[in-house]
Amino acid sequence: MTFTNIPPTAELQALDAAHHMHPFTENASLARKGARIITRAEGVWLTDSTGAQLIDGMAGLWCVNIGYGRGELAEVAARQMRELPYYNTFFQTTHIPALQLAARLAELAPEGLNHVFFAGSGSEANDTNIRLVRHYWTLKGAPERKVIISRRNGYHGSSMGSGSLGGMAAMHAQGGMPIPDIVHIDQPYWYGEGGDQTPEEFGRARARQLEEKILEIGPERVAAFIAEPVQGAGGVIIPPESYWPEIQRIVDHYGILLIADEVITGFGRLGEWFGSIAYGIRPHVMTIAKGLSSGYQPIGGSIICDEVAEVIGGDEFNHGYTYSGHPVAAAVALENLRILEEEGVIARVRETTAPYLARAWGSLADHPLVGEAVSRGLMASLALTPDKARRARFASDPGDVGYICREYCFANDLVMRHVGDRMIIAPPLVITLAEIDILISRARKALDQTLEHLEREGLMQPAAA
Ligand code: PXG
Repeated sequence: MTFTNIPPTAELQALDAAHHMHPFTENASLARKGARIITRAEGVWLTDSTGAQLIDGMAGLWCVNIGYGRGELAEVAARQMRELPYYNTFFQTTHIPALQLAARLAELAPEGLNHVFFAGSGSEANDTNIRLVRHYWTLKGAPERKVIISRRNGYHGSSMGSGSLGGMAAMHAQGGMPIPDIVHIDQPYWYGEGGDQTPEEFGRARARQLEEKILEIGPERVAAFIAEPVQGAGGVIIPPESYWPEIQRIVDHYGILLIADEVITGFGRLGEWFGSIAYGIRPHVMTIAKGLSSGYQPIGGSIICDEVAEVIGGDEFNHGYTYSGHPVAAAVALENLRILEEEGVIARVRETTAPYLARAWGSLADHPLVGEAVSRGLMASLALTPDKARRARFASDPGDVGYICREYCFANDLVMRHVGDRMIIAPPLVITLAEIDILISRARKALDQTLEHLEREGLMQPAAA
């Protein structure tokens, strides 16, 4: 598909190229190509400046859980701005949106998680968590417990602290990350790294790396383990069923804190309020953001268990952000939670949409380019491969083929991302079954075009084993 760049699109693109630096983007090449300008959105549909309608397979950036265009949230924001647009909670004051949101989150969170420390984003919340768990152990008389164990190819944010927790090699290569006392173990990615083991054997083996790492460091030096219930930005890596029970056993046995990063998996993505509920995990701290407000306002936070909150509460925790618990963001989040609850959005994901997506998405596994097509809740991924039987990688650089496929998706008005050579989706939770059909048929068309492209260019070559 081609677009004619007529003003104002070309003018807008020129301004964007001249002045706006995009995150995680090679800005010089984007400037030559011109960014696609998104102007409006409704439900799961985006409109761009040329009038094209794209289906948003990524819910923005994994966040627009209730879908676009909910006027109720706009009204709540406007009302709150008129009444109390800003106040802080630092110096012995509070306000109604923040306290009501904290109380509501305590109701929704797993048992024992009853205290909320607000932040403006997931990155900020994970920075809070680093200081929180280390300070907790200091107050408990164990200041040497500083090490936080995390995972390669995990994503926890982009600030110095949260980016260090994350296990993204390309991020660590820039700007002096990771900070000290954060160490990484391998991810439970069976398709890519499981070799001849069964998924169950592999899941247990990867979980046991946590135990091996604790013993290597010395259990008396380990503060916490952090992980996403399902890795999102790492490529929608769904752990084998054996993984989380073994992690829980190890965490319990060594008495370290467990931080579940629920920034993507929270607020219905896996058909429950939290991924920890879906997987039966018992975290001490959960990181939240994104779906908390369905992305309508920037807000994040940490939901903290009674024991940790009690210990931290006995001292002054010298930490906080100007926008911690921002009243407009908190009011919008509350309204978002009300809609998720009253419209039965999460139950519908669990009972209807997720099973339907699993079947429809699973049908892509018959495509010659697809090595696996997996989903959990409304997160799904495909592994692209030149040789299905061997789960082979391409001879080309990782991500080259994924990028080609992503370009065909975009040209077919489907927002589907690539992570390396995996294709991923996480649509708004309100997507209808008919819209899932449209998404899948556009994805299949993009896969056909990608295959044709790869064959034409001689790129269907497996890497040497
Ligand atoms: N934890 C997880 C699990 C995330 O996915 C963050 C923390 C950080 O949240 P903030 O609000 O600071 O961005 C995230 C964010 C991608 C992509 O390319 C994913 C995220 C952010 C930006 C891009 O998939 N996840």
